[in-house]
Amino acid sequence: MKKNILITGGAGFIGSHVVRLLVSKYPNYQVINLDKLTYAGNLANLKDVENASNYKFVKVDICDFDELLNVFKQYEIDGVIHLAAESHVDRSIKDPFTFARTNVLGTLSLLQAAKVYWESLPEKYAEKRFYHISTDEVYGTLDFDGTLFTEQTKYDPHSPYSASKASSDHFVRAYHDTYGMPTIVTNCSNNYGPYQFPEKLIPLFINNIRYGKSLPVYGKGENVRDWLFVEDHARAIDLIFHQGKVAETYNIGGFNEWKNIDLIKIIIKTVDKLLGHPEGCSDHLITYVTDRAGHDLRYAIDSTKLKNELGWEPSLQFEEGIEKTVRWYLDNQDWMDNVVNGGYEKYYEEMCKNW
Ligand code: NAD
Ligand code: TDX
Repeated sequence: MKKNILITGGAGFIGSHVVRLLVSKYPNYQVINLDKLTYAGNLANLKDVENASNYKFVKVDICDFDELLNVFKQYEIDGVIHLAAESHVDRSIKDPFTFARTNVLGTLSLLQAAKVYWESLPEKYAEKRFYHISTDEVYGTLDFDGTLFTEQTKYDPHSPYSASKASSDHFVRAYHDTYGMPTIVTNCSNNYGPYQFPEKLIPLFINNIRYGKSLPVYGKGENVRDWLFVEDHARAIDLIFHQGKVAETYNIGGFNEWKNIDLIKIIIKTVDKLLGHPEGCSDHLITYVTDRAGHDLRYAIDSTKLKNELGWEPSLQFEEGIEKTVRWYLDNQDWMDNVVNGGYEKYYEEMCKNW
């Protein structure tokens, strides 16, 4: 079964955890990490597996159909786990075209390369799998009424990012319905953990607290997100890739909702504690700034289907996960400094001008 696995976006945050898990868990697989290495791709995320005999990195843009087809042929790809994407909502507001290009056209190119290659084989789609990683943001936003996104919730994306992800989800399902490709889609809530690019709330704030920089809270900090430790997401991806039903959708989430401002207070407290600073000494860094345009109020995922059908549950309590995460960033300041010094500082200064 599925031996040559193509993981796209494996040099990014979630992708690097998926690559690490599969390389160590399945020594008989060939894990091909295909990544363009955009600003968000970082091979330093994979230092511990780069010399493994069952791991291979290829630098390819998912919009390059010819290159993709070569990769499918050369490595005789049996299964795809597709994570490559532009992933940051704020960037999508400034530059929606890049999001349409990578997330929509890139996904379409990947689907078409898989189709051309798999349909050329005698067994065609037998034992093949195209697994697309998506987000809860495609469902739109919820009120403070306790409702949750289920697999039946209608798509209602609001940001250019979520609109591009919604479009890619539709293309994946269309390739199943039209050509019979064995596809699966999962929609996951906000991830946190090691190796996340410090444009996202949690690593950005950990780093800013460390350097005594202000913490830009969008709007009133009342928006709610549902947080999942990234290694739990990677475990879910492994399980669903192997045991999920073709043509199905699974929601993945932690039943772990936090108002931004409450989460930020926990981050401040944890960083100060681990740095040995007096409690409350970084509270003054909180700075309320102009709200994100089209800022979705609340996301919350119902992952009951995944629990009932495949037995998956998050393994970590949030307090434990946050402490582990803060500790990782503080212990890996070199990783953070390299990322920030690699051009991100300039971008961040530009972003700050909007607030
Ligand atoms: P990330 O931004 O950290 O990593 C994205 C990776 O994709 C990078 O390595 C980048 O180099 C690569 N990439 C971008 N454009 C490419 C292209 N044209 N060709 C090849 N590679 C390209 O993203 P992430 O947070 O790890 O998210 C991974 C996936 O999971 C995305 O599809 C995202 O929509 C989805 N997702 C993320 C979250 C989250 O909380 N981070 C939650 C749910 C779903
Ligand atoms: O500086 C900030 N201040 C702030 O108040 C940043 C960066 C964010 N926020 C708020 C916006 C959100 O309500 O914090 C919340 C989390 O923001 P992000 O970390 O940017 O994540 P979000 O926009 O929720 O999207 C993330 O989760 C779903 C990922 O970036 C997506 O790729 C994923 O699909």
